[in-house]
Amino acid sequence: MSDTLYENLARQTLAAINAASSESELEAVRVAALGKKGTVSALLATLGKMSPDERRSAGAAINGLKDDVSNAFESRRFALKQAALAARLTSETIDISLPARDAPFNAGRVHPITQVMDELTEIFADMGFTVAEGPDIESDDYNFTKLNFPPGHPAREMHDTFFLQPDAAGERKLLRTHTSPVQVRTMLGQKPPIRVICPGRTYRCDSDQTHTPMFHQVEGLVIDKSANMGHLKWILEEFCKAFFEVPSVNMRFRPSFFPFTEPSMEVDIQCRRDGHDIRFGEGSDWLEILGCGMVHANVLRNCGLDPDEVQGFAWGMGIDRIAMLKYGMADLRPFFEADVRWLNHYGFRPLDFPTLAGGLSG
Ligand code: 2U9
Repeated sequence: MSDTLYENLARQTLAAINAASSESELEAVRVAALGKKGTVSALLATLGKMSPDERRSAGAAINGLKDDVSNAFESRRFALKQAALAARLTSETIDISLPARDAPFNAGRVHPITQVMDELTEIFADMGFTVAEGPDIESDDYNFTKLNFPPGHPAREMHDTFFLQPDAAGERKLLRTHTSPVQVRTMLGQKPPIRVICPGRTYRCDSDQTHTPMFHQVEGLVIDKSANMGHLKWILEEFCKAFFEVPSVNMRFRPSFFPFTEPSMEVDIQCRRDGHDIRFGEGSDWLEILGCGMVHANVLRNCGLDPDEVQGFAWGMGIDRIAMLKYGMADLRPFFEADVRWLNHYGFRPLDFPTLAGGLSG
């Protein structure tokens, strides 16, 4: 092969190297020239068949060509890398004069139900209560029978229960209709004295402006040798004052009926209604906020306690309802719609934890 042919190959290859506009295009040119089956490699392979004289002169020329091409690749690769970096730096420029975006922990909001659960927990923890939790899927026994709902009793129907398909053993589980089975589990698992609150999700087949199929309750239970209605009344009064953040409240206890308490009462709190506004601790209106009573002797027995040894009281209220009352929300349904505008309006700042010393509602 003549020097002119080497020069032509060198010129063509160098032109292709300079024309490559990306690192991948350049790599394709490199393989075509210097790869195993490349044009320059093919030239090098011809050296073996040449006479020693031919090889001496052609060898120098071909190796010179190979060095030139290799150097050209390296400098082109470096130039392309630099150009890609410059393009990236230009496209990723940050305008530091723009306003800073909120950090995620600042932009998010605590749901009013979570906030109210935290407030309740803080208030009752201050009175010596611990929080107990249990499963949402319960047995008929823990949700009804142990709580003194006799089989076939109409109160079972009044709970609008969601039943699951019977399991292999024929047992029909259900979605708990109240958090009371958590107290049943607590009584079966702990020795008195017991002081617990049980906040959590509950389920009933009901849906309108003030009812949703899933809602939240908090119930409380005290069991010891001398727990009585005076203690119950004091606890509920202290709770209402702390929760509604007022210096005093008037409460009205009306007789009622629940299978699991005897006697049973419904409790109203004094308020003043002003259009859609409600103020507690003043006015001449009454608003029902909870139910309560002394734990029925049958319930104590069903949960392994002796009514001649211990006694207790319990109460229950709707968390969603007291959240609506405290924070002025008329409709329950948006609680569960995950509308960011509603959450931004009614939600709470994540780092403002409710404390009795620092303020419950931030
Ligand atoms: C045990 C013993 C007694 C819990 C109680 C109420 C009264 C009550 C309702 C209020 C509004 C639920 O959200 S609501 O519909 N609850 O009125 N709950 S006493 O009594 C118990 C619980 C467990 C072992």
